Amino acid sequence: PTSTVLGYPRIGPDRELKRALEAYWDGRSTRAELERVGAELRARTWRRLAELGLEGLPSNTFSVYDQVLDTSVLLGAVPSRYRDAADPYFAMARGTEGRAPLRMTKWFDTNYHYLVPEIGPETEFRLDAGKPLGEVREARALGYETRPVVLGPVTYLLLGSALDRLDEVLGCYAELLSALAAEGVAWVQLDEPALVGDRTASELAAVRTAYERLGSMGARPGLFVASYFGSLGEALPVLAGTPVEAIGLDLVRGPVPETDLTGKTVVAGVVSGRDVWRTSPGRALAALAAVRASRVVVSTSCSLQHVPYSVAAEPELEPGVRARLAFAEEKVAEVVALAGADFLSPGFENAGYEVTGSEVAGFGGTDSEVAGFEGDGFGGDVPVGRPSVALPGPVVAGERSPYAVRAAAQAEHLSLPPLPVTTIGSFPQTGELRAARAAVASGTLSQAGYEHRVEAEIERVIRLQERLGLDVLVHGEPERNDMVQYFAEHLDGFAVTRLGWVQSYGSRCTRPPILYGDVSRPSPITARWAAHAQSLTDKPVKGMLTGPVTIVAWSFVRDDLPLRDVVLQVADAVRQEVRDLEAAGVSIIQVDEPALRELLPLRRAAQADYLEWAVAAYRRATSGAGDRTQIHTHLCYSDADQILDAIDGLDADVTTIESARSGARILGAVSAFGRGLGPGVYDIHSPRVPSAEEVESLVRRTVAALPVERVWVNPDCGLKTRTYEQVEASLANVVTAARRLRDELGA
Ligand code: THG
Ligand code: ZN
Repeated sequence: PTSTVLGYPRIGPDRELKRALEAYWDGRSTRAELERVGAELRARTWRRLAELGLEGLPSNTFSVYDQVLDTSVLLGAVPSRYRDAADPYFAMARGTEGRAPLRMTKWFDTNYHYLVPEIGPETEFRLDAGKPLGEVREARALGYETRPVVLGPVTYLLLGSALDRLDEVLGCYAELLSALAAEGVAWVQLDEPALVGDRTASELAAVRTAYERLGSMGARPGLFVASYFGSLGEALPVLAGTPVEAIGLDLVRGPVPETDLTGKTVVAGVVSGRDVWRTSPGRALAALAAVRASRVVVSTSCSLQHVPYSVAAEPELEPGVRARLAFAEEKVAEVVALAGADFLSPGFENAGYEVTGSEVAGFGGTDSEVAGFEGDGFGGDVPVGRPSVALPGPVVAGERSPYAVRAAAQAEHLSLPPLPVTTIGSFPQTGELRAARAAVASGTLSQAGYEHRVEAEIERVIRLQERLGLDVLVHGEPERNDMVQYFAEHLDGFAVTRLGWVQSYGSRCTRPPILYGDVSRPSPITARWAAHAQSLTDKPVKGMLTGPVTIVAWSFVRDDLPLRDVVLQVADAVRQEVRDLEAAGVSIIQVDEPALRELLPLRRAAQADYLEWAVAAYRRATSGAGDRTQIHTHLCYSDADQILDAIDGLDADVTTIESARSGARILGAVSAFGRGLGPGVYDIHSPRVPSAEEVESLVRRTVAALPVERVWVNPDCGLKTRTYEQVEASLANVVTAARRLRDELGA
């Protein structure tokens, strides 16, 4: 058996690519310097994978921004508005002065964002194979033969809602295969993750057409079609019936299929690319032995781009947790070790799979050696002597009163003007604050000194909002590095990393916390900052919390408990925060759930059950609030579209939602909620300052669509990525617009 991985992180072990990108974008460096950093990162990756003993090295898994954008460039799907930009690639990714960027959305059920292909009648597909060919040559010059990885035609077109263009696009792929064959490339990997979702008969027919046609070509590399993030289901027999030589299966998320794949190579994804836990050799070898194929290659369940580089960079992690972890490098070592086991020899299958780590050289330790843990070595196992918390009572702990009762109590308690103006929560994160956090970490600034600076920043944000005339203020979240990481740092059951960066989009990264044990809240987290902010002003200050689904969605999570139970533990911690904020005199509490859609199962059959417990968890987190406490929630539009009923089910008193870019489409749907609503009045993703007239006309549209007493006025999203200059100018115009309409209503 041989070994491979489907893809690898590319941001750099120390985020070298992030820094190179931002220097180039800021005009502090050149495109050539960016290319140099990219080449260095690629070389380091190939060298490292080879050192670890991996046999099948992938190429073209690197990207300076996004692999889907790279595929659009590969196929010539560059909309005409970008063609004359100084740098068309980054114009598509980020927009320019006069050009909107491509739309960005989440990659399946991950926290990675890709750029949506924009395919219209004017799109003329034309192959530009420079990047994959360049990487093959670059690796060869370093002494490595590689397998280029390219997004497959069916998934690419499904992401661009243009499957009817299959014939044209297949022409490009055929040309690409010829070019790769001419280059002497033995294998190509075509990624088709869309095939693990529900696919219609005509979509499955497109799969057959695509791979019959590419498979029947004379001179071409071996075709390896990779699936991941779930099971292929009906798509497996379809693919198996085409001439492709190899099929990649995600055997972490799905069982070993019963389909007889004799004649094919199966690239068996037994090492998870979606979590950070060490692999159980027993379970992995059992899966490998059960595959019915002519040849089995050991692999990861998906690209490793979704996990950090190496546990070696985390010496400060608690040893008991650290021993259970495997990041990208450690997962490669596991793949190599598994490939060295004789799992295909006759009789292995009957050995009862009692294989332990000690039989598999190269594992970080044996299953039984991992001190303090029992079970089969899957990292999610509960530490010995620390039983899982029994869940108290029903999922929803006590319901709130009906909305009409709450709304009356809140109106009396808050006495807000009509069309209240507020923001989503975060204010610009200044360089000084980030530097202060780094100084605390390195010991050059005391905790007290840091807290003093945070308080000063809160005061500045409060005074700014008072001066601008906002009605519901926020404290600006200067104490938070990230809306999930911050809570993880203050809850038991989570570990956080120092360098565990995972790319979210472009140069932006997060350090997903590691939820390894039972979650509890040792002491109040946010109340002191909220109370401080409230003490500075007579206007109501909104308390800000992250919802339980989002905290879990943006973390790496133990896998020994159902996800639902983990989310409910987090919900109980958030519920305690809600109670404490209320007790501290905070009358408006926003609990955000931007990742509600992200965890939606890819197969429809599983979606209703998920939405039911996810909504119940939110209500469990928020239903401890009294009637006169107003609960807000915020969602970003692309996330909201598919799950409107669930958002309604959250039962928040006020929902703020992104809508400035998408016009009134979302308005009609959400106005049916029958509670407070704040459709965003300007797009915070752009540095542009909206005029008061523009804001006024948007609010007018909302007021025409729903009762005025339910309408709120706010930006689209948090202000953390903007500058103070932009924020001040924009919010001043928002307040002007709201006041004009208010006067008009009063008259
Ligand atoms: N936090 C987390 N996940 C997210 C978001 C978030 N996923 C969806 C969306 N928001 C993604 N957006 C961003 C926006 C900004 C940044 C990351 C993801 C960002 N990160 C800093 C950086 O890359 O320099 C690092 C922040 C830190 O210190 O932790 O700016 O808000 N979890
Ligand atoms: Zn948002």
